[in-house]
Amino acid sequence: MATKPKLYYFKGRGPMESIRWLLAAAGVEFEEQFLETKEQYEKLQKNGCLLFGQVPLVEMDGMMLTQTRAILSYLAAKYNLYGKDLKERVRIDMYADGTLDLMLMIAVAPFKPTEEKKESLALAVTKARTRYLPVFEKILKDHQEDFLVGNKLSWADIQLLEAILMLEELDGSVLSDFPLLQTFKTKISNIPTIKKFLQPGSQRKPPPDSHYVSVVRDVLQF
Ligand code: HAG
Repeated sequence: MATKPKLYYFKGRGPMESIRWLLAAAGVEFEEQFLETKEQYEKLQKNGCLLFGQVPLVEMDGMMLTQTRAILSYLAAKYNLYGKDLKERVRIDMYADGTLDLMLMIAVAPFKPTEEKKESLALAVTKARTRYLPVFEKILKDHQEDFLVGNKLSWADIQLLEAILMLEELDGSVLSDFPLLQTFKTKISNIPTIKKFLQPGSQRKPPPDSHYVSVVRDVLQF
């Protein structure tokens, strides 16, 4: 039996959360090794597991994979979440890159000084409302399909739902002007594998807290 993918990251969201989402949506069980000490991180570096000295790290298919977007692209292709042809695939890449940019704005905010953190999160919500969500609302309107690309679930749908739920943690009314995205959120949330991942007790991680920030700072020494 194939061994399960093993994820090496902190016990928190960061860029690894999108990888957890994609594996869960694909119905793929995975293991996690949580980084809690500098020694653990240095051992991975010394063993040559971290190409550029960074995590997320995913060990699967006999490879030590790093670089979040590369990992997500590999998983999307492997689990048939990447459209039917190159033109659908590049649209999925575009949409997924956009939601990743938005989520990384949120992921780095906890590491800023308090005032700056609030401003960064407020800016992320504003950018979501004025730049990102209008684009996806229009795609759903123009496309007249249940999914963002083709009429099949893709990486882009999964990651947009992840971003929507993250934004709603910051501003519960963020979808108030986007009725098609409200319907999209309900539909994608009810896909069985995603519905299971959204249940308490899954490997989904909570919003970053001060403990997560201090562990990351201690491990990465910054
Ligand atoms: C990817 C890390 C170091 N391009 C890479 O995987 O997409 C970037 C990954 C990355 O930045 N990894 C960070 O390993 C940890 S993750 N740094 C060590 O030497 O570069 C990052 C985001 O929320 C997460 O917590 C980390 C801290 C971010 C702090 C920004 C100020």
